[in-house]
Amino acid sequence: MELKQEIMQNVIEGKMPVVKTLVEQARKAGLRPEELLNQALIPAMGVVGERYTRGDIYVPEMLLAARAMKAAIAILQPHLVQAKVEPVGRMVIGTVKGDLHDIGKNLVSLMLQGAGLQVIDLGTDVPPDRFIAAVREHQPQFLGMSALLTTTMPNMKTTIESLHAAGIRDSVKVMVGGAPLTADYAREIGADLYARDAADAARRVRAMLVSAP
Ligand code: B12
Repeated sequence: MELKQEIMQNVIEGKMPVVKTLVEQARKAGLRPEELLNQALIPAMGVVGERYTRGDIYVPEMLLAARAMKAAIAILQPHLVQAKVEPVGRMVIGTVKGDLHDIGKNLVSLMLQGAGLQVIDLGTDVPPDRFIAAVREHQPQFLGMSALLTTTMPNMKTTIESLHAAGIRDSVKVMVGGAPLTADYAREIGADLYARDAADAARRVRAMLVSAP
C-alpha cells in the first residue's frame, strides 16, 4: 500500500504508534508536510466523521483517531511553523464555549505562526468573557474562533455581541472558521473574516496585514 494511504488507514483505525512510525518514514522519504496533511491526515478525519454518522463507530473510536492525528501533527509541527523572529502581528484564538474540537484550531494556529504571527491560544470551551479578557490583555489585531458543532456555532455570535457590549469590537478583526461554517454565516453574525482551512486563514491574515495602513 502507498505510504499516504497507509497513514490514512491507520489514523482512521486510531493506531497511534503505527501512525507515528509511518509519518517519520514518510518525512524521511521526502514527502512534504502539506502533502501528508491534505492527502492523508485531514481526509482520514473525514472518513472517521462519515463512519460516526453511519453509526459504524462511536465516540471512543473517534477519540483514538483524533489522538493518532494529533501525534502525526506533532511530528510535522516544526516543519509547518518556521516562525519569524519578529512577529508581524498578534492573534488570540480559541474554540468556542461548549465545543471541545481543537485539531482544526491547532492547525490554524500553527499556520498563522508560520505566517509570522504571535498566537495566543486559549484552548477549547472558551466562554465570551475569556475571549474579551484576552483581547484586553494582549491587544491583538485578530481574534480567531473555531466551532465544529452546529450547536456551538451560535456562541461565535454571542462572543461578537459581548465584544460590542465591552466596547472593544472595533479594536480587533474577528476571524471565524470550522467545518460547519460558511462565508454567509460568518457575514450574518458580523465576523470580519472567514477562512475555509488553515492555509486560507494564513493567506487572508497576511493579505490584511499587508493592506493595513
Ligand atoms: C475528531 C472528532 C471528535 C473528537 C475531537 C478531538 C479533538 N481534540 O479535537 C472527539 C471524540 C472529542 C469528538 C467529540 C464530539 N463530536 Co466530533 N468529530 C470529530 C471529527 C471526526 C474530526 C474533526 C477534525 O478534527 N477534523 C480535522 C480538522 C483538520 O478539520 P476542521 O476541524 O474542520 O478544521 C479545519 C477547518 O474547519 C478550518 N478551521 C477550524 N477552526 C478554525 C478556526 C478559524 C479561526 C479558521 C479561520 C478556520 C478554522 O481550518 C481547519 C484546518 O484546515 C468530526 C468529523 C468531521 N468530518 O469534521 C466529528 C464531528 C465534528 N463531531 C461531531 C459530534 C456530533 C461530536 C459529539 C457531540 C459526539 C458525542 N455524542 O459526544 C462530541 C462533542 C464534544 C464537544 N462538546 O465538543 C459531529 C458534529 C455534527 C454537527 N454538525 O454538529 C461531526 C461532524 C461528526 C459527524 N459526522 O457527525 N469529536
